Amino acid sequence: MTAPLKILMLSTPVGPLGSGLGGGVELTLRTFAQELGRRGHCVHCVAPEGSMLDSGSLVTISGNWQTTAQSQGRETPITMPKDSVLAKMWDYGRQVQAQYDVLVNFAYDWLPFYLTPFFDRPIAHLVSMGSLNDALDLAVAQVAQQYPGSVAVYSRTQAETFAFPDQCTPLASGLDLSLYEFCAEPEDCLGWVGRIAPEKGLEDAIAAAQRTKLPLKVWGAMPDEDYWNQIRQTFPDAPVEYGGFLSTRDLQRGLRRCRALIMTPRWVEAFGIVAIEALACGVPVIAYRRGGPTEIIREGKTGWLVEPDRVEALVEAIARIDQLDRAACRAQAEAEYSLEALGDRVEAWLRATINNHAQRNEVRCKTLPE
Ligand code: HBI
Repeated sequence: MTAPLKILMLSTPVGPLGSGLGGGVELTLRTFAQELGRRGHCVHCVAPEGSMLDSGSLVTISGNWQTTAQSQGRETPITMPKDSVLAKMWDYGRQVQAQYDVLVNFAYDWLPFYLTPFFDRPIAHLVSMGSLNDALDLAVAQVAQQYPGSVAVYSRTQAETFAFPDQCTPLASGLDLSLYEFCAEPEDCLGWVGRIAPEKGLEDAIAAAQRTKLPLKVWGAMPDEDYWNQIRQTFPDAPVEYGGFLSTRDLQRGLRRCRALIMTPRWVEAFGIVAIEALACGVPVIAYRRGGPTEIIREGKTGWLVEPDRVEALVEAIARIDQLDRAACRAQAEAEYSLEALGDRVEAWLRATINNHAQRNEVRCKTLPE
């Protein structure tokens, strides 16, 4: 079955596509849409109003955003706001599902998993974070068990935070490497990229900048200014410059001039797309040994992994940046994280979801009473 697929992608409900509020999963959706479109598949997308998408057609839906999952606890009950954009996106998906071979869910939310058996069409789920909430974990576990091959993750370490790691398909991620320009001669500064939120541990990178006196350039969406102001008060004389939330083109123009990217995740970073963006520019990565970056960084060549939550360990690694090889960083991105490599993994995942769904239905039909 190599006929082109008709694919409907349903985005994260925590903000408009292109706002940065959806973090790395926004870039993932855009990259999937671009690469699948380039391969000749028909890709449509549904996202909250205010969303932008440059490849594939886009339907935007009004309504209230979902509370971010990482701001809730393991026992937090599932909540749905009134006029929920998530509910309305999935009602739209229900209405149009017959026009598609497969629906792709990018929401880290209970509803799409719960709804899966109610849909006729196969649904492929990209789980974009590690385990955070018991009720959601159960909904994902049921889909992973009933619809083999349909649940994908970024990394194995992320999958291992769930009770069903071997039922998850690790896709890693990938980038349009033509958007990232290699830089051999960096400036004497460090970079930090990500949503400026507590789970990303920015304060440790700023503490390391203060200790090493190396200027730290910070880029990313700032959903919570209080958190930023609190950090700036804690480290008033650290050499830090906030560059805003930039387009990929503008971000890489600044990132590529850094001597290294610092990654300080407080949680199991599912993948850490910013790590491969840095590698694509020839920028080595210094990261806490936690989550996705541990599967990306080749220690001593394209980066250093250090003991989590220890600023001293970051400082020691920063002193050894020059042992790392900027050309090897770009080479690794080309070998493992090109659009082609990712596209093959995504296509295999979608086709497995469709084929297993069809077999499941056949079995069910055969076992139905005459
Ligand atoms: N929270 N409720 C909810 N739903 C999401 O889809 C979601 C989220 N928090 C963060 C997030 N998605 C993305 O920023 C990460 O998955 C990358």
